[in-house]
Amino acid sequence: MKKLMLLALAVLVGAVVLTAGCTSSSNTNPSSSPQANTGGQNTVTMKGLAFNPTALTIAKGATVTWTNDDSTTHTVTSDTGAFDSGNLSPGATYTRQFNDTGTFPYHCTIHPFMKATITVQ
Ligand SMILES: [Cu+2]
Repeated sequence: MKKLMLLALAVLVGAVVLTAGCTSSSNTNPSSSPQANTGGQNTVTMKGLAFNPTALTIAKGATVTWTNDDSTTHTVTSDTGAFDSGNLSPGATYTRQFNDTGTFPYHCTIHPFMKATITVQ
């Protein structure tokens, strides 16, 4: 009888530990979204061999996410070398945070006629 009680206790403790492990691991996901205090969401799409919008003004510290909605590979490459996404396959995204004010012209190295500008103020 005593053995049975001990077994039940062990199962109970095990269950509590498992539950605690579960909740603590699932809590790490929501806390890993620091985008809330970076000035909101700014998105630029690449479609039809063009950036849209071609001119985007954001607040200092904000993040821009580019999405390739085209059927061909593009890049997001700063004219001044400040940033470069590398090749972005169709469906791929590139995110960059802008911590300095100024005007940041960029283009696609594969299609140099694709040009746009990010203005950070
Ligand atoms: Cu391109």
